[in-house]
Amino acid sequence: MSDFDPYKDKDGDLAIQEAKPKLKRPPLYKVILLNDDFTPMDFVIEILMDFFAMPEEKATQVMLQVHTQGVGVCGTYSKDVAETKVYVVNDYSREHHHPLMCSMEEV
Ligand code: TYC
Repeated sequence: MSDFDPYKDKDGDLAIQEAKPKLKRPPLYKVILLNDDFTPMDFVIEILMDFFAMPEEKATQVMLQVHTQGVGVCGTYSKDVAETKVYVVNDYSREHHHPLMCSMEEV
């Protein structure tokens, strides 16, 4: 018979396995803007400056990226913050009768 005991180490002392840390970093979310044919470019720039704290030059770059590529990233946030940004931007766009769509996806 083998005298292997999974609870003993090689000296016969009690073997203790350290528990793996259970904490995982919470997921991050990209907030994205989608292109459409109707929302004025200036309105999109205003959104990027006012809701995503971009300087005008950066906001113009991101707006043109969305205009030419169809989608662009406004920023990366925790789930709660991303959800709030998406809600506030879509609400503001709707109030101004523009079809601009803001959305989020896990990084
Ligand atoms: N394509 C729009 C236009 O030509 C501009 C635009 C840019 C709209 C970015 C939406 O997320 C957007 N007026």
